[in-house]
Amino acid sequence: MTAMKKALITGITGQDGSYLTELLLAKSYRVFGIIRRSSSFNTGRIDHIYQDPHDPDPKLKLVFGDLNDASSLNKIIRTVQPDEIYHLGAQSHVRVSFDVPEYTGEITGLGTVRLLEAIRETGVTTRFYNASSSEMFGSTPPPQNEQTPFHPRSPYAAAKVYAHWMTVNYRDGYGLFACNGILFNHESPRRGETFVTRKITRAAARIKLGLQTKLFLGNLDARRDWGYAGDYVEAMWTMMQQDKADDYVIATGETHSVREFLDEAFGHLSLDWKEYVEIDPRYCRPTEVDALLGDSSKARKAFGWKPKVRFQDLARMMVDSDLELESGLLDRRTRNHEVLER
Ligand code: NAP
Ligand code: G4F
Repeated sequence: MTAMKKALITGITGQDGSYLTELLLAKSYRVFGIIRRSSSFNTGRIDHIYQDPHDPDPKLKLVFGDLNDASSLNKIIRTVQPDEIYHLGAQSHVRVSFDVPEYTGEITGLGTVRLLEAIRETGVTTRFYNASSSEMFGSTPPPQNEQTPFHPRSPYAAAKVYAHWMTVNYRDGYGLFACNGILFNHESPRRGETFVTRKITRAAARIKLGLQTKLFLGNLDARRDWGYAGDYVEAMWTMMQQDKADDYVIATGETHSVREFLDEAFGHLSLDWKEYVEIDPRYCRPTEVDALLGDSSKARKAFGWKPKVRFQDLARMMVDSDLELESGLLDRRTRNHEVLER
């Protein structure tokens, strides 16, 4: 009988970490996830698949660690001996990276090197996936593919370029099976509430329910290639199963402006966003990435990956989910109110 494969995930509590964990558990992996200590619960996205550590044989285990703490990473890799490592942990918010550039470099850039070094130092035989980003293309005009030069336009993007090239360097220099997935923006109902798509779908739902009257945004002209996170974690896993490690662009090949996303999300609820949206310069960036549009023909040719969920369905899926979530909140609030009144 072959032993179950073991995967270690950094960033398991994030959007992608949650979808990837579901995928790997469905493929009968044992999954180990690194979480950081927080004063409030940070496992909301994986609570539905959480397994009690007192179970005789849990397939999902969470361990404390931090990308800022090399000794914890070394210890976890030595103890778990993973077959595959998916490195998704990062300070991943571009706007915030202008406020905390040093911290972003520390976690998003150096955190990757700490993991790579931990693999080398422990001598564990494993495959490594690094979450590279289309943000690295910055001001280089679309369409962008694996040959397109990087021109990072934020501390986040510069940190990702460093992590990307260090991953290539460990592949070339030490023969590590290491892949960079250069993923374009991907969204879902689990997207963090401060990224633009989720900010919009949540606001549309709340406005429809009378819970909010305004939505403050920054640059509405920026264009992104938005896909669905569920499709993108399949690409991560598939590139890690190839005979040879390589770097791949993962994208839908369609680009839309923030304005177009507003049309789609508010339109789905028969609302006109122009009545509610105001521009607040605090959400603009000192340097912007104007247009992203990915060409993922290399991944398609190598392992047949293509996106299943398209722009309109993605926006509608997110709005429907937020409407359900916010309606639930509304119900709970009404119930609390009734309790208080009694
Ligand atoms: P996300 O939702 O922001 O999740 C980030 C994860 O990193 C969270 O689990 C977070 O933990 C963890 N983390 C942050 N700082 C950490 C630290 N110091 N030590 C350990 N863990 C830490 O991001 P995502 O959208 O899932 O993206 C996954 C990865 O892909 C990230 O590296 C991101 O930069 C990259 N990427 C994302 C996209 C996209 O469109 N989503 C596109 C290209 C690349 P907490 O939950 O405790 O905060
Ligand atoms: O949703 P965003 O914050 O995503 P951004 O900056 O493209 O970064 C995301 O995708 C990257 C892949 O290219 C990832 F690497 C990264 O980790 C992250 O997941 O902003 C999208 C666009 C930007 O042009 C921004 O200026 O929307 C514009 N925008 C306009 N108003 C806004 C807002 N963005 C945010 N977050 N909030 C606003 O109010």
